[in-house]
Amino acid sequence: MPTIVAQPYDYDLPTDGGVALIIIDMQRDFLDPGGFGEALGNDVSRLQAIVPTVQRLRQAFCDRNLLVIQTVEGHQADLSDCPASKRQRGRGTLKIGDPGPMGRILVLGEPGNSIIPELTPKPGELVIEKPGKGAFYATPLQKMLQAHGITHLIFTGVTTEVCVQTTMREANDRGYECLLVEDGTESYFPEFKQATLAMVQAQGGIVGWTATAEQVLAGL
Ligand code: TIU
Repeated sequence: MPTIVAQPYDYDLPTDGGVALIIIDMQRDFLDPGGFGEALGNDVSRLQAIVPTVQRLRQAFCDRNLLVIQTVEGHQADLSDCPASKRQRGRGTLKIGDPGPMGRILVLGEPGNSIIPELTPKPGELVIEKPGKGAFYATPLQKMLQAHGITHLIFTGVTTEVCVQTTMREANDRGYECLLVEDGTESYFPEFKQATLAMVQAQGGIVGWTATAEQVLAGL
């Protein structure tokens, strides 16, 4: 059985192709100035560092004909899927739905809501639009994974402790074997990223595994 050297112990891959790469929310809203991330008061520049690593992993999955799923956090133009509580949160100058430098903040189809050009979805990649932080909430993700016979999920993307960790926990509760790529995810808060990695690995892998991109590529 192919194995990835990981924390807190080795992660066994399925032999039937039942592993997918999940790329969470690598959209301009979070990585470029003028989007939702900056509106919340964050320095968005530090997220750029993972882009080449995520590209490399995506290429490796693509070369092996393995499934790649990207997600985008965004809302309908009428904000009918955005709870008032979410819109008020953050107390930034720009709220979800307000016009910003890259179009309406966190609204589907707006320029700021698009995936960064370096990761524009390739033919065959699936894209999930999600109104929440977790990618299972109010989306067809679980049905999609079931249709493709996926049992193992390799997680990348942003931000580590918000949408990535939320989705990983949702997946863990649904029985998926989850691994978070340490250098394929980033946070606006380095200490939160480190804490998330520690939380995932603790208690014998209570939420799953972590490994570096090199370790994933070596075991794939
Ligand atoms: N604010 C923050 O860190 N993240 C989000 O709002 N969404 C995602 O993590 N994608």
